[in-house]
Amino acid sequence: MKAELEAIQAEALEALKAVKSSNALESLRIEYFGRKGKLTDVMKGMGQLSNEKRPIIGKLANEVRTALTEAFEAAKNSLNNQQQEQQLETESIDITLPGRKPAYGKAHPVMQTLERIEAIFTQMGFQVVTGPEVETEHYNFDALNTPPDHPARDLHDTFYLTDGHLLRTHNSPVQIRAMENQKPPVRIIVPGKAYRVDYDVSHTPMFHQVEGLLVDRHVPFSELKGVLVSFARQMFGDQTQMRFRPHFFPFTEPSAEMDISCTVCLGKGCRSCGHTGWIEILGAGAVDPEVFRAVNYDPEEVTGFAFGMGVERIANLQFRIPDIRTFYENDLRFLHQF
Ligand code: 2U9
Repeated sequence: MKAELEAIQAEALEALKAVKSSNALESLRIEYFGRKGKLTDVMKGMGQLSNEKRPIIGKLANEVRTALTEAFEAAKNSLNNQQQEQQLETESIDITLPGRKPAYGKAHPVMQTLERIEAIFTQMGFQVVTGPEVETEHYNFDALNTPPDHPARDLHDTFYLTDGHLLRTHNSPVQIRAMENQKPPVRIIVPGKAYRVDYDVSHTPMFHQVEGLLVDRHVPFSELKGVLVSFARQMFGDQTQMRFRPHFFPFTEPSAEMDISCTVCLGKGCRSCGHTGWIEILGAGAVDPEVFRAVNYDPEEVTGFAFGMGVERIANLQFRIPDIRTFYENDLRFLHQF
């Protein structure tokens, strides 16, 4: 057995000299140290030795194992070094090459428009207020004088959740909450997301709105007009023409829609404006007394006005996008143009 151990050691050391790769080294390690390896076999056979021979052979076997373990370790280190040297030789780094440009992100076009709208109104003294997107029927409809049989409440128009909750269909509930939390005067705008069951060239199920509310003693309708005219001039330019048409909303009385002269044909008539020369940009009106009663404001004491606009629609006009759905397809080639 002594001769056998010495032969194993000599053979293994010789084989190690020929090893050129980590794979070959690993195979060799298994050949000697593996579960059925040559050295393992000998170690296993020691049980059969006589009591006198066992300590002598045992000592030798341990010496052989230690020597081989060290030799394998050395071979491994030398292979690693060789590999590293080779890598350094072949992979030279050219430090004179120009660096890679980091890809800069920027605000989404809808956000750029939203921020512009916000800036115009905050400069006029409006405070920015936000609120929950998951709402109750009370805040989204009841408090806004919207009757139980109103079509906006239809399953086909509103995303209903469980437990009487829904996704707000406009930002108006935030204004109800604001009035509940503060006494007049109120001068706020509410930017944020709203949700409706709708999908075509001018509608996406999630869209953005900026709504505004001004409440005080004796606010004349002319003040509403003044604020909106000033907004449109700043947003679309001083040459912009405007007109107000009577309209109906449950939460305002009287109500109006505001048109601006078409940004494409400047009012002459083209496909963008349906050959009318006008484009609708927002709705507005004097806050309905029923809405004031819902928040315990006295309609005999205060008056106010409100307005609402879809941000995608304004972005559409600003950037001349024919289909607003392209805003949400997340094609960076499209988004980087703005
Ligand atoms: C309170 C009282 C009144 C907000 C208003 C509109 C008119 C309006 C639409 C514009 C395009 C929604 O995104 S859109 O489809 N909005 O026309 N919104 S008045 O009136 C309010 C809000 C809150 C307490």
